[in-house]
Amino acid sequence: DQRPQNILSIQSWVTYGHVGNAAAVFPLQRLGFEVWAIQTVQFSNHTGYGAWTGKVFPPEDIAELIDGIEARGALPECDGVLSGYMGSAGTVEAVVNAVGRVRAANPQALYCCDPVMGDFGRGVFVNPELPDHIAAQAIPAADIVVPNHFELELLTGRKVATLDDALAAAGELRSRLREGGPRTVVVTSLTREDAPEDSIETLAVSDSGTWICRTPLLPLDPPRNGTGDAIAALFYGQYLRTGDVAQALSLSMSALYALLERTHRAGTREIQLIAVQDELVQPGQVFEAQQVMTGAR
Ligand code: PXL
Repeated sequence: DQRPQNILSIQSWVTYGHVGNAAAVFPLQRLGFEVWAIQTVQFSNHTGYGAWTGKVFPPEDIAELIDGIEARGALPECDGVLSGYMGSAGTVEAVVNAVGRVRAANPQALYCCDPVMGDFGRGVFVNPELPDHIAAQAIPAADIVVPNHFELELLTGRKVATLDDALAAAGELRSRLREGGPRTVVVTSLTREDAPEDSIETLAVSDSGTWICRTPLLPLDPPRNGTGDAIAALFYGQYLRTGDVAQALSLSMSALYALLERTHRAGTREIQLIAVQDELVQPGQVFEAQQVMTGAR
């Protein structure tokens, strides 16, 4: 059918710059999706600046907004839920409830959880009650999870230094995902001892196979906030479009490289999503995903 695909995206909002929904909504719209955005917080700017103004919204707001969408009769047309930065443990519960309501209305809907918790350098940068709640409630409800290397270690309690470590940790996390879905773990910003130098990798482990996409490492210091949020949106959008993990990985990482390369050239603290918009859809340089043969290991 010809109706647009609709994604419910529950994340932070910032007025200035691009993280959370301010990094996810526009790429998804450029990929052709209608985005139903719910903001978990509204801050002036991302917390990487060390100071900000604004509010964390009460978790009850999420159910209230879903009530309104349901009353329009629109819930059966929701094709999936994407979640990111959350304010508190109550937000996790509210997101998981929202996923349940969407699934009840449309059993085909897929939930993509970006378990935003922290990163190397900054450590855990969210409310400290969140990691346990995300692990216990959000992961078992998810079809796709998009942790970075740091979050993969935190979620599994494993140190990841080599490709074998990464495969073992991602495999373990994958076994905790909801049965019946595509059960896909995408590990971003993977840096391992046994990788080619000056590269950064994204690893996708799924029912249909294991792939790695390698892109040149750009000297962005500090790493740009919102990068992970943009990756989750791009991968999820490309997966919903293509239904193919390898293609989604290649297209999303190629778009991401274009974004970071543009950001590096611009010399800005904020990712240059608007300037690079055409390449979000059609990246100038395509980095292929390479299949990892896990059977022989
Ligand atoms: O990129 C993750 C993120 C999302 N939302 C807010 C943030 C951050 C990281 O700093 O501050 C508000």
